[in-house]
Order: sequence, then C-alpha cells, then structure tokens
Amino acid sequence: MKLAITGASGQLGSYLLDELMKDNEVVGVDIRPTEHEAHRNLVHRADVRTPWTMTSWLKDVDVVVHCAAQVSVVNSILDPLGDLDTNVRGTLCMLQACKEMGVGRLVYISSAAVYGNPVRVPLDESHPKRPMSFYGSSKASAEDYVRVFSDTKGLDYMIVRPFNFFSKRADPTNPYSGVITKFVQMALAGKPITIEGDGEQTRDFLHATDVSAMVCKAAFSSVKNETLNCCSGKGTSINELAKAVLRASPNQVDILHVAPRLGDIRHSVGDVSKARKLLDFEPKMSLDQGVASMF
Ligand code: UD2
Repeated sequence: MKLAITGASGQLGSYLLDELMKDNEVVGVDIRPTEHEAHRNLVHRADVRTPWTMTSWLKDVDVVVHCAAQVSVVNSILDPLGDLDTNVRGTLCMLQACKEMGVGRLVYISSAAVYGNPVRVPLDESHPKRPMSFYGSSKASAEDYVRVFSDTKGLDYMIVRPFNFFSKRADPTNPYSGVITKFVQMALAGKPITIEGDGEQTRDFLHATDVSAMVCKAAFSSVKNETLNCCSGKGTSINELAKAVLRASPNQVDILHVAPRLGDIRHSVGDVSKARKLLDFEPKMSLDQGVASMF
C-alpha cells in the first residue's frame, strides 16, 4: 500500500508519517519543511493550491490523507479568503489531483469546528453543522466538496472530525495554540495558569497519536464514504485540566481566572460510538498520561 500525506510537516501529519512509514510506502507533501530528522527524505515541497506541484507525488498512491489546511480560527476571521483558498479550493484541487492520478481513497481531516455551538452533547455526527468561524465554515464546505466529488466523479472517502487534540509537537510559539499547550507553557515558565471564565466549560481532549491511530484505521478500512468524530467521548472541564497540568508539572504555579473568551463554546464533547463501531477505535492515552507527556 502506498500513501501520501498532505500537511506532512504539521502536528498530525508528522505522527501519521511516524506510524505509516513502519510498514508502508509513504510520501509527505507540505509547503513548510519538516522539523523531524526521520522525515527529511519523505517530505517534499508542494502546495495543495497548485495541484501541478502535487501530481508527481501521487504516482501509484492508493490513499491520500489530506491534512494540509489553514488551522487557525483567528486567522480565518482576519483573512477569510486565504482560509477559503487553502481549505476549500485546496481540498478541491487535491480531489481533482487524486482523480487524475488514479488514487482510490481520500481521508479528509475536518474538525469539530463544523458543529459550532452544540444544541446537544455529546455531539454525534448527525448534529447540525452551524460553524461559528470561517475556519469552521471552510471545513464544513470542504466536507461537502469531498462528498459531492465522490458522488459525481467516484472517489472513496472518509471524513474525520477531530476534537481538541494536543501533543508536544503543537507549535508553542503560536499564540493561538490549544489550551493544554498554553497551560504547560505557563507552568514551565513559572507563571500562573490563566483560566478564561469560570473554568466549568468542557472540552473533549485526546492526544494527537490517538488521532493518528484513528486516521490510519480510516485509511485502511473497508468501510467507505463515512463521516466520523475523532474524540474520547469524555468531557473535561478547564478547571479539571488545570489541576491535571499542576499534577504533572515540576513547578507549582497559581491558577488565575480572567475574563471569559468572547463567543466561547460552553460544552464540546463528542460521541465516539460511530468510530468505535465502524473502525474499532478507542483512544489509548488518558488525559493524565497525555499531559505528563507534555513536560
Ligand atoms: C478548538 C480548536 C479550534 C476549533 C474549535 C471548534 C484548538 C487549539 N482550537 O477551540 O481550532 O476547532 O475548537 O470548536 O484545538 N482557555 C483558557 N485559558 C487559556 C486558553 C484557553 O481558559 O489560556 C479556555 C478557552 O477559553 C476555551 C478552552 O480553554 O474555553 C479551550 O480553548 P482552546 O483554544 O484550546 O480550544 P477551543 O475549544 O476554543
């Protein structure tokens, strides 16, 4: 089996390369160079928005995992056209490149952002999609392109919607990085952990290696044309998270409550039962193990 990963220099893409290179022929493409020595010869410079730079890397590829995306919610608000260009047009370019090169399946990495503010939790895949950012809209729209492309031109797909995933490979210099990365940075710097609001808002956290494991299952599965949440199914409040970070931290720092984030989602917890049923997926790393691995 030969696979291609777009966005191979990113957090998820790099874990996918680690996993897939063990037993498969794999090629990565990205607009940024990889930071991982073991991936140097595997990751090539190509842009999903210019498919002609992509097609040569898709030769004899059976499955494409399409991770390449503009991933910042804030950037999507500042530059909605740029977000659309990468996330929607880039995905359509990839679909066309896959068709042209005879790729059999595309696994599209979407996001829980497609749901917006939940009307019920846990969020199952049939929950209405009401994105609250251009990022969520572009991910939801790209999902539609994947489905319509499959229906009209014939390309098997799987759509994976990861919830809040984290790992040491998330970019800590990015001011919009996730709450776990931020809390760990604060603790390591000996600064107070700042909880936005009362801290009773919940999220569904899972480690990036678990996301990678599920995406690999989606790539190899005989199941096709399905949309699946990628989550733990467990809600953790930000207060509980702060305590978990302090349990793992070498530094004991204060917890400070600051103003709540504007437009923050109160509860976001996914229903994992469809992925469990169709892919036999179960996240392996507990939150405590995951948080400990960040230090
Ligand atoms: C996540 C995704 C976002 C989008 C969204 C969809 C990340 C980093 N972001 O946003 O891309 O998919 O879900 O719903 O995965 N918080 C603090 N203190 C801090 C930082 C955050 O209290 O220093 C709180 C924040 O107010 C929020 C929660 O932690 O209530 C999670 O924040 P986040 O930025 O990690 O992720 P989220 O769920 O808002």
